[in-house]
Amino acid sequence: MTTDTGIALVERDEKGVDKAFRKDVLAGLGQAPKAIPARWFYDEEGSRLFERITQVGEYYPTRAETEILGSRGGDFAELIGPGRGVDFLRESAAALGAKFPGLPVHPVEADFMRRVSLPDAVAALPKLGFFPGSTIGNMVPRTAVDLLRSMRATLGADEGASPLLLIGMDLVKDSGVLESAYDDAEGVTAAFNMNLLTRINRELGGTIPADAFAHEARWNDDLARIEMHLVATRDVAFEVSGERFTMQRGETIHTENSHKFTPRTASLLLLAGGWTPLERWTDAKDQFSVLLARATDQREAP
Ligand code: AVI
Repeated sequence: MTTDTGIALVERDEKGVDKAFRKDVLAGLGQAPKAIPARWFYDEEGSRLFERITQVGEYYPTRAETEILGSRGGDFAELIGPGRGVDFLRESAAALGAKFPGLPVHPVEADFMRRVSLPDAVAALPKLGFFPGSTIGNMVPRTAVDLLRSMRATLGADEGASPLLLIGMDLVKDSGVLESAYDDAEGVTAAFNMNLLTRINRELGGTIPADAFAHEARWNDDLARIEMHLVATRDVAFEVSGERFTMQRGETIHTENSHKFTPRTASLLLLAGGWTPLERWTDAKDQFSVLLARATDQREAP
């Protein structure tokens, strides 16, 4: 596996601590309200728990998106046309290679928030970006727009080609359904959220008492997003990397946003990021959407 720059993506100090993780956690615990970026959920255990989340009954997005992708293959093929290079996720590269032996797979490990240099093998092909799972919803709109613009640059929009983007975007729905999807009865999502504390304690020499925190998923209607929090169930004091923090009972660490979209807000976000929606599909229950968009030509904007 290579990075696009050939440089290791994780920078560690002399004790092997991931510097960016420490910086984000210390800054996030030091601010009011406290917040830690959701990307730090995904250590080995967090990734494993996320896989389990995608299988719990209440978490509908994966099933709904899979239904759309499975049933609309003919539509995609017609709209996308032949001969486009596909931008694969690293984890699925080996599985895809095994399942489709005739399909060349070129995994690239890179920070997708920046422009990525794609392998020479796909340089001359028109590109199709595939960004499933409604991961775009984990970013606040400003960051989501930055990412959409950087995808445009990565896929070669400024070099005469006309890239396409196939993107999963979860839909606004009944708040009870949403809150259950992020607080399943089995407690898998709670374990996923709480695992962040375990990771901080292990990797950053933390002394956070896990029994002083509870998982909470709340729908923020003004901002159209599910928020995950770790709520202090009592007054608590702890250290992380030698720094001391205190929290009062009821205070929270905000750990994730998962924005949900309406057809119009989904379109507007894509347009703001330089993509013109061409087609939109939903599952039979209208829970989730998949959109196909084309890089907007600069000349289309007045
Ligand atoms: C990865 N991402 C799209 C998931 C979501 O639904 O926002 C992460 C997740 N968090 C809790 N459950 C699932």
